[in-house]
Amino acid sequence: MREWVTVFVGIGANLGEPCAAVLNAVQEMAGLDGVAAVRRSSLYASTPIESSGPDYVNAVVELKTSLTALELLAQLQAIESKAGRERPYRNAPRTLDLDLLLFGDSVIQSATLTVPHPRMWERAFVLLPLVEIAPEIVGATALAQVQGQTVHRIVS
Ligand code: PH2
Ligand code: MG
Ligand code: MG
Repeated sequence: MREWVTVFVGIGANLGEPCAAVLNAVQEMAGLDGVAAVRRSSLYASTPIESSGPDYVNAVVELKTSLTALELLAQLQAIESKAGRERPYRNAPRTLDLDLLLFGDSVIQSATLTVPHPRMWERAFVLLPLVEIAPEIVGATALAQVQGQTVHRIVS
């Protein structure tokens, strides 16, 4: 039997109905075959960083999976597509973004996936929800580095 890996997924949305899209994405992930024990952070509003449009709604989920990283990535992309995700240009505003942040201890550098997520430690909209559900992963130094960024909790 395949082992179950602890995974963290970053969720972001700033078009359409972002709160509903984020909450729906959590349900969709929980319903996937090979995914269990989904826990989500609060929802946070954040100013777009290297992006544009309305404020984002961001959250992070922890889940356990028996899928490989690439299998899980494909499922996350299917959920993004169902939510109407379009990719007109890099960092365009979006209806739903699901990013694999951490996949157990794995370090992955393939053509389609880089884990740990290369920019997660620079972004308060990732670290604040992450520290809420996994305080052992995010230290005070990491939080101090993103201190100036505007992020606040909107939904518990
Ligand atoms: N995602 C990006 C780029 N910029 N800014 C905020 N506030 N929230 C995001 O989720 C976000 C972003 C690329 O995925
Ligand atoms: Mg992203
Ligand atoms: Mg993405």
